[in-house]
Amino acid sequence: MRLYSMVATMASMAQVALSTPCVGNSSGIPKPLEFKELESRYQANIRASLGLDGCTEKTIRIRKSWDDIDAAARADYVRAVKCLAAKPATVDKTLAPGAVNRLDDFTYIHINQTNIVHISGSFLSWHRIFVWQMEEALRNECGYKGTIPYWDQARFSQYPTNSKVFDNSSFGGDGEYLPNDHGPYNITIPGLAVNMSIVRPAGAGGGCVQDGPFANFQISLGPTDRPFIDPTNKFGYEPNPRCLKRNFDYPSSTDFMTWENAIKIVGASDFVTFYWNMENTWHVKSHQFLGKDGLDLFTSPNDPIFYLLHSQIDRLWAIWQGQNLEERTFAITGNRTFFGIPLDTAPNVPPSNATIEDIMDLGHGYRPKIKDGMPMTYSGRCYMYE
Ligand SMILES: [Cu+2]
Repeated sequence: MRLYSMVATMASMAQVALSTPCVGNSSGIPKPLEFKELESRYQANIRASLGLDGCTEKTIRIRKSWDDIDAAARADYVRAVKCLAAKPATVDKTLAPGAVNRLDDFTYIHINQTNIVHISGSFLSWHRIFVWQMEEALRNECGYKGTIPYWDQARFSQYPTNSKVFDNSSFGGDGEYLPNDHGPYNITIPGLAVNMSIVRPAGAGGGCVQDGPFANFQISLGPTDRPFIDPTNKFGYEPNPRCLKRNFDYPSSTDFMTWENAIKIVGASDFVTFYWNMENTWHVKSHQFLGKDGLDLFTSPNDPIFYLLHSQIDRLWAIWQGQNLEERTFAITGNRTFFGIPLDTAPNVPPSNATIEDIMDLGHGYRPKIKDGMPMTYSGRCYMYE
């Protein structure tokens, strides 16, 4: 099974440098013409489709690259994230005793749905709504006026830490280098009816984030990325206060998150090709670059970069859909569970093919259909990417 296939990464593991590559240009690798053309066509088609559900040129929210918003906007985003981290969790504590704050509410439902909304038919739709809900929480509960920016990995693929995402007024850089805890290591996935282990690559860090606003940032849920399933805290719902950790895996960025691959993904002529390139390269490698908490299959929203990472995943899907909104908005492929594997916790969820009429669970009783999470300018959302 090529599940989170680490073969390529294993092969290139020897190249993992312990030092941080930090040369290169701060504006990054220029966007190739081919990508620009695909992006422009998407933007033009979205603008031409406006008018439904009160979504107009005036009301549409614009999401931009973290590297293209100004310092004040970046600071306000960080402020709003910390504001949610200072508000008490609202999730039922019997479901997630470890949930402390409003960010944990999101991490909780992500844990709860992990084996249904990854490598499955609902992946893109579920995460589109999830990211939108975070944007709404930042705005409605913490006075944030902007949108969730995206992490434009391709622009910095060869020098990932040159992106402002990782500067010390944004999300900070790698975790402390731990000689004995940066991998490679095996993890076992809980909740599946089969025993499945995957290999995590050796990274360049492994310990607590050391700089920026999220140094000493406390998280509580998880981890689930462990060699063995812990029977007392199988999914990481119990309280486990600790620092936020990272373990940058440079080859995930330099070898995979290139403009060439971005063009291959958004330029795919069919949805199945688009989806698998997106999942197996872009999505997996993005998480793998972050490592540790941001790589944890269940609790990755613990790293606040998660939302920028998924804004980018959502953007690539948006650009693909936007080449032909009529034919592509509701395209779907995949099963109802992680790789179609039966779940030990949800025997009522059949691992068969997903359809857009399937009902998803986004927490707090919100149960939209897959098709409800597919449009960008109606059905509860109004936004586009620039
Ligand atoms: Cu996810």
